[in-house]
Amino acid sequence: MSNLVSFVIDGKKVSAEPEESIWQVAKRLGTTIPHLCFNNKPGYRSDGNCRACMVEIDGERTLAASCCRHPSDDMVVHTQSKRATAARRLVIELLSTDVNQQTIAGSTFDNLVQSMEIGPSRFPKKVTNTPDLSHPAISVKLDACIHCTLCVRACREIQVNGVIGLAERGHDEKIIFDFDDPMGQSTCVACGECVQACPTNALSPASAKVTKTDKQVQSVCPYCGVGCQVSLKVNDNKICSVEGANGPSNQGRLCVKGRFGFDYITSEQRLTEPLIRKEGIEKGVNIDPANPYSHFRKASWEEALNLAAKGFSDIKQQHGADSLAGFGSAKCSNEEAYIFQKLIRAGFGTNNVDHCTRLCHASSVAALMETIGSGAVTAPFMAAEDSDLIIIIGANPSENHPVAATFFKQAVERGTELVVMDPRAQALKQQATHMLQFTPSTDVALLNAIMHVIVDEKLYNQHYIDQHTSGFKLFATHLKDYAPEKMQSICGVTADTIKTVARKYATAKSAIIFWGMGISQHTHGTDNARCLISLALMCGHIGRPGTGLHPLRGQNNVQGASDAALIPMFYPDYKPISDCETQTFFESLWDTPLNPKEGLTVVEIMHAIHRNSIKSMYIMGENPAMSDPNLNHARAALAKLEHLVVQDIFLTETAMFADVVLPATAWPEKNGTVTNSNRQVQMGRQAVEPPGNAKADWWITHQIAQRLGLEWPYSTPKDIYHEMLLAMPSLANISWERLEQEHSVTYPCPSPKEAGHDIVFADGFPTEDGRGKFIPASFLPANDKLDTEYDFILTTGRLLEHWHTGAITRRSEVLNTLEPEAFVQMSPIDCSALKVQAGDMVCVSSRRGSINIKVRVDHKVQTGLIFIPFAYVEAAANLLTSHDLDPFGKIPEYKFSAVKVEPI
Ligand SMILES: Nc1nc2c(c(=O)[nH]1)N[C@H]1C(S)=C(S)[C@@H](COP(=O)(O)OP(=O)(O)OC[C@H]3O[C@@H](n4cnc5c(=O)[nH]c(N)nc54)[C@H](O)[C@@H]3O)O[C@H]1N2
Ligand SMILES: Nc1nc2c(c(=O)[nH]1)N[C@H]1C(S)=C(S)[C@@H](COP(=O)(O)OP(=O)(O)OC[C@H]3O[C@@H](n4cnc5c(=O)[nH]c(N)nc54)[C@H](O)[C@@H]3O)O[C@H]1N2
Ligand code: SF4
Ligand code: SF4
Ligand code: FES
Ligand SMILES: [Mo]
Repeated sequence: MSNLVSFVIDGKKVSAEPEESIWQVAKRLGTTIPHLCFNNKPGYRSDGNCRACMVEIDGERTLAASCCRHPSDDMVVHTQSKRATAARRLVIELLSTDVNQQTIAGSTFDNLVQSMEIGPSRFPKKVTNTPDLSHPAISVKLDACIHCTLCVRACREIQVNGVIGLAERGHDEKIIFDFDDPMGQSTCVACGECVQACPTNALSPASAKVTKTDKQVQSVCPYCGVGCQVSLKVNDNKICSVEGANGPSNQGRLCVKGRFGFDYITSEQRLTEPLIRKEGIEKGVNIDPANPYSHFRKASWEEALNLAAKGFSDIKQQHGADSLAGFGSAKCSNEEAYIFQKLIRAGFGTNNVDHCTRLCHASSVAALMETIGSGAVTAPFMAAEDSDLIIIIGANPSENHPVAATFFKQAVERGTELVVMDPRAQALKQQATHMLQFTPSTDVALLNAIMHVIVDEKLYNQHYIDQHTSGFKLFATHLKDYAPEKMQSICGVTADTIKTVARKYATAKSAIIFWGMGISQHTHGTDNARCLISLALMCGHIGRPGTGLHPLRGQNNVQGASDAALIPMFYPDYKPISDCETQTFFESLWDTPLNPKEGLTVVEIMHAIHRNSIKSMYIMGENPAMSDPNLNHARAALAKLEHLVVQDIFLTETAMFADVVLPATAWPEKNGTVTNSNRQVQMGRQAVEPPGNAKADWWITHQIAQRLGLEWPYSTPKDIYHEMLLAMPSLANISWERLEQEHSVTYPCPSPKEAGHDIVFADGFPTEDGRGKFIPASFLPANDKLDTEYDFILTTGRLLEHWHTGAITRRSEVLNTLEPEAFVQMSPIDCSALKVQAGDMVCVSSRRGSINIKVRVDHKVQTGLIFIPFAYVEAAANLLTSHDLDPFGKIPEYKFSAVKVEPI
């Protein structure tokens, strides 16, 4: 039976879906009724407050707001009747009375006034307002506000930040931030959703506004693994603003970095020419990036590429292929990752190729591959919308996956329960039904205790266990030692809370787990992830809507770079290096004999340099001189290399060690595909021309390959992608042309016409026997040990406004203005014990190094724990961290270092 409604609009008989409004039906038929407080954007509710969209309905005394009125059978609607158009004109004229004409210039409202040819208002002007320019990203000029409340809905309902409100009544009605604070002092996180929603420019980007745009380019945000689609507004070869496009992972939303952090590409410090180190100059983090010419000289591409390639081939000849290594980049495209690993394997002849995934989710991937045979997420983060319960453990999505966090918060608003497990009281604590602020590095104890309860109370899903898993019996025996009463003193969460959470997860109809670096970056990171997988397996929370395992992927293209094999133990699509058939396949595809020996991982490569077994490196788009653990050790390794080629967009701390620096183009300056955390392969498009002589990464790598004697037939990224389709079954049915048209396709994808599978493993796993394995994990303490001298736990991580090592975000004006300086978060109790106050400097030292840094008093960290973001070169957190590794994932212990804190 059809639910369609049949009615007449402007004399035409039409049918409509029951959820369609009259406005939407009219739009579908080609008539755009004026609208202001309604924006027809995904997720936005119509509010019906402005009356700009009035239509006439036969038999009704008053006009109706078409944006929130739904048609009913046999209704007769007139959108263009005299009465309706006159009423609409009057509304627009009244609204334009009190607004400042200068402020609204170029806005949606202004365009509407112009297109309806409404002259200067006949009514007396009433309100004036002084602008609030206190926020670095957003300017507030309420002299243009028409009280449409779109910004309130944007802030409260879409991004669920709850900063903007509507105060007072009647004529005094006004938009406020928190308790009527200046915006710059409010709790605003500058996602800019309100700016995008505001039809009048009352809220607008603070940067000089260019109203004219030559073109709009649909692409993908260059920052995080959420993979928001963006619409880049370009004027005169410059991006002047960014709006959220309606991509599958963001539905028009963005965060502060995606919206306001695009200006790094026009920084004066961009590398524009190849550079060659001057003779006899010592290597180190000792160069002013604004003046590279103290240490380097400009070179032509020809000279620089020849020197880069000659260095590699000389060293290969002298010391063998395994004396070379490469770090590829998860900031570059799939094609650039693929061609880079191909160069290292087919050109250098070694598998010593890795990238930041090693420092990131390597342990999660090791556990996922071992247990369920696939390292990618089993469900997109949107699946949270269908969950009864969400667990977020060791991840801080409000800062690190902010747009994903908006979907989590919306789910909570609709009644989903949220369990957050994190030693720090992060922002989602506010939404959490249960906040387990437990002892750092005790995840295995906590998770085993949760599973103990589920087994003890027989809350597991026997049917799922029988059908889809192996090893449960042994696993259940292993859990006997982990009674919550015994674990509570280790993890600092009461047995009662552990039991409640266990029961809730096990009995939820559908529950999903998201995790991040708090799980993976430990010497027992793989064990942590094994526990999460076992938890989901025993409750059968995989493969259905609202269920799954989702390690939130970090970099914009870390999923794609991993799939494309910037990994030392795999060929593309995770085919083991040790597998002879695979080797033969790639030898034939690449027309080169290949090295059968697995390569070394990131930190292992640093050790190998110290041992003199690695002599030369090619580093593209990574900054290990800031991001690797134990920087004194890592930087000494970089300095020791005989030949280092760094390809970046800035003279990074790593480039300061280079012999040859190659200037690359930034993301908005090139075409290519990227794969986000949801397995969505998306098309990135060039919006602007690169500065100076900077060249695309794939082009540079190709040039080096040519100079090593390899003849590759690529002249565009599309050519490389075509080869990837041959090498990677995961990309089946996702052609370049399809991506150009559809912007985004999820893998695995069953046919060229169908959508990809969002949720996988409904009928078992890609393991040998099709079953998911329970792998027991025993609780082990962190490797770095506290003692009476080193008595604080240091945890490191990120900030909303900065990207990792700061290479790009510290060169973005808005982002750097928001968080300009290094700080350590300390609890109020620790601060008073040490007699330090906010703003004081302290010296933080570990057994490996020390830094001086400013104190920020923060009740989010528990006593005995301090937090330092690793974005600041002047107080580099990684001088303190340890390079001890997880034995399986080879990931360092970034989340636990024993340190001392001394006032200075
Ligand atoms: N703004 C911004 N966003 C980013 C990035 C960025 O640099 N800046 N980087 C991107 C990348 S590559 C990645 S990998 C992701 C990372 O995203 P997240 O995984 O969210 O990263 P972190 O902030 O490093 O750590 C997450 C949480 O782990 C908690 N934690 C610390 N120790 C423990 C522990 O022992 N157990 C548990 N369970 N939790 C612990 C910390 O308190 C922190 O809240 O972010 C991505 N997004
Ligand atoms: N203490 C501590 N350390 C950590 C972590 C932690 O939580 N704590 N987290 C770890 C994790 S999860 C990660 S992912 C790593 C990240 O470590 P890195 O990947 O080393 O960090 P980024 O700062 O993202 O470096 C990216 C580099 O790419 C450059 N770049 C940007 N776009 C392009 C481009 O288009 N082409 C080229 N050629 N270059 C480009 C940037 O200028 C920058 O130098 O850090 C790890 N280090
Ligand atoms: S500031 Fe803009 S979005 Fe907010 S109520 Fe005013 S006109 Fe509407
Ligand atoms: S959530 Fe991630 S992808 Fe989206 S705008 Fe922010 S940084 Fe970019
Ligand atoms: S657009 Fe319909 S009432 Fe405002
Ligand atoms: Mo990462």
